Amino acid sequence: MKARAAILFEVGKKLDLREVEVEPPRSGEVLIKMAAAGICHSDLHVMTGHLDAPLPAILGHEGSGIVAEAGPGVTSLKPGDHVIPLWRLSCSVCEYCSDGRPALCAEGLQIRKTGRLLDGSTRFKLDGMEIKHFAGVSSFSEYSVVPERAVLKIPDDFPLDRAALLGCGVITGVGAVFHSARVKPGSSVAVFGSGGVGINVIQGAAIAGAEKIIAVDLFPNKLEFAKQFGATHTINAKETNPVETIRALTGGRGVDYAFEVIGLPATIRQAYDTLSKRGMAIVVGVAPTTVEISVPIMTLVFEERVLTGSVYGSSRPLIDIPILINLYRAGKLKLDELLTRRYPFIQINEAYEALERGEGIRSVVTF
Ligand code: PAD
Ligand code: ZN
Repeated sequence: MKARAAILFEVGKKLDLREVEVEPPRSGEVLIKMAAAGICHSDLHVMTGHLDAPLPAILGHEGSGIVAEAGPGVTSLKPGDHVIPLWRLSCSVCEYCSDGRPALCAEGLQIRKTGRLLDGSTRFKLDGMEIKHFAGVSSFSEYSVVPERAVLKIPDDFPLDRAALLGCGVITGVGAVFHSARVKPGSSVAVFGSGGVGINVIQGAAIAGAEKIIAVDLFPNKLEFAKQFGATHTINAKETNPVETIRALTGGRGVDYAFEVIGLPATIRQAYDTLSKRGMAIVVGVAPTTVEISVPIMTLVFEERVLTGSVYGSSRPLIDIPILINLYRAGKLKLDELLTRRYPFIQINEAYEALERGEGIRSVVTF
């Protein structure tokens, strides 16, 4: 079948909207008719070359849709099911999946690295040329083929545009709080970067009962959003030194948890420098493979500080996204306010330009 898709041919180029050929799902795969796809910074990192991905590829790793066809052997999904494709599939048997860490699953990583599905081939072609899958999701296409094990069925009455956000931004941010840091009630939290993912760290910290939530960004509009999502204090890093201000706000002690949700060595170092003794810095932001960071050994050792990373919120999407759905329905998780813009699919490049300009929080393209 034919589908319109946004292809990245080369780093540094815009997404190209083309009509691709989508092959039917093979054994253990489903064809999804996309409803919405989220505009996450990670795809932009691929476009700018900050994140490696096999090209040409159909990008998009945040999305939602309806199953159009189930391949042979598929038992858990059927046509008509409303779903969220997951950007890391779980094999469910490897060391990491067994330990509740599916984001570290080797099979999921294989799809991410090769841009091909589990049998080593792609379901997308353009004039006979193979087009790669991105993270096994490729939500920037009207139709995409995804392994059954990387698909979560959601209730039919859940709004599909907001469901898309659960597939990356929300679970990554809230999961980093719940699973990577395990933020304790009454604790203090700093969040560097109040964008689509950072704002979810902020609302996760609020749900977890953090007493102080200090949001850092460069744009006043982001800091206003941060307050709406639970930040108790905001810092514009263009105007004041965030490390000094966070120390002052905590009586010199520093924060229990500092999240970096940008992907820059300078802000990772700032996050580390704001920690209290035994404080934990959690890096969510992504940077090019060659970029390194350094921290003083003395505070690492004698203050027992912790520096760690968080991928996909260290979460178990098949278990945790249904929990997020329930939190939304209980009025405890904000999704309506998170989705600040909807663009028609053909305006996907405009949506990315707006992200680069720092407009809104999270937007989706709809099909
Ligand atoms: P975004 O562009 O919506 O948000 C980034 C925010 O950082 C913006 O509000 C910026 O204004 C702000 N910012 C930029 N520079 C600075 C600075 N020097 N000081 C303070 N604030 C600054 O992006 P996003 O929220 O979609 O993604 C954020 C990062 O998270 C990005 O690197 C993305 O690739 C990464 C990500 N990681 C995972 C994961 O599993 N670890 C998943 C999804 C996204
Ligand atoms: Zn993402």
